[in-house]
Amino acid sequence: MKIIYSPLHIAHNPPSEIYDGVFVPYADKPERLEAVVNILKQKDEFDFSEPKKFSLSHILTIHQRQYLQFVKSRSRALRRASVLYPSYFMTDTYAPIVHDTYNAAKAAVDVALTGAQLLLENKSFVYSLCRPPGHHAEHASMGGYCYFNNAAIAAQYLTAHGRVAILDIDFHHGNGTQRAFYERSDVLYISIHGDPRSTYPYSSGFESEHGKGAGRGFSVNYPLPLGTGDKVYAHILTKALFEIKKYEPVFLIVSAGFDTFCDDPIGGFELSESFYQSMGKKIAALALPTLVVQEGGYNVSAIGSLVHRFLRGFLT
Ligand code: OKP
Ligand code: ZN
Repeated sequence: MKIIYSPLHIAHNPPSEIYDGVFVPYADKPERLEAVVNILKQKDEFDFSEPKKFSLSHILTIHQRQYLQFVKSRSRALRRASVLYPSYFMTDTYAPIVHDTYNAAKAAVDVALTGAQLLLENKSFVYSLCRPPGHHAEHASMGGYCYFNNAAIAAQYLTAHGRVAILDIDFHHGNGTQRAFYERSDVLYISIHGDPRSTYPYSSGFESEHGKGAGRGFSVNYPLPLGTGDKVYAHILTKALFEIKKYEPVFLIVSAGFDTFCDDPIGGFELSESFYQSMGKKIAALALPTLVVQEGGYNVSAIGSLVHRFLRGFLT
């Protein structure tokens, strides 16, 4: 099984985020991804590659040029110990810029695009270990640990070769991904997430959001209450997979977050460790060329095992 990974994410390491007006430790720590890498490297079935470098034109299919330039120039201009919370291009206080933010965010896009390109070369399954994550990043804004929308950029790249379905199973609604394709029918966006009335990003992910114009019916949201466990989640996942099947996509992108785990410090669901394998298995049963893009998952001591179980579901 192909895993795409770049060590450039490690230097993107903001010390803190601002939560309810107070500086708290940054949840998107480099250790998250390193924990996943350490577990997968111990097994023979995973074949690691570094990403190829893609041109910035791919980022510009989803993001505004001024925004891209802003992330790039402001990252580079910072001294190594400095942290920037700009008062524009930013939707919340959970995506500060540090010196290596641009390099890491660009590498994460390359990780996703390299995976997408492998699908075009007839690989049936690729796991792109992206960090920083991407699904909250919009056309001209960063937020929720996200700068460039890795999954949306990869989806856009694949649309030249057929319809794409995106299944977002991170605990948080992927507002950026939904927004990017909200008025289009060539990408189906389906998300299962914590009810936005009580959960970040608060302003999107409601059941009433279906898409607009040509995109009507091609955004599907399943907000679930805090405390949702394996049984209810499995039932909703089956519904979501049925919607994907009906859509008959050529490719599937999974925005995979592991913050749905019962012991996640940020997420509010109660999924058990063993559930992740059945999740992988159910998704694999669609038998579509599938790119999995890493999003959240903040329990550093659990995430390696959660990802490994999820991938085992695809291997069996
Ligand atoms: C990013 B992804 C607690 C507040 C954190 C921001 C959540 C961003 C989630 N310190 N709120 O979707 O996993
Ligand atoms: Zn999340």
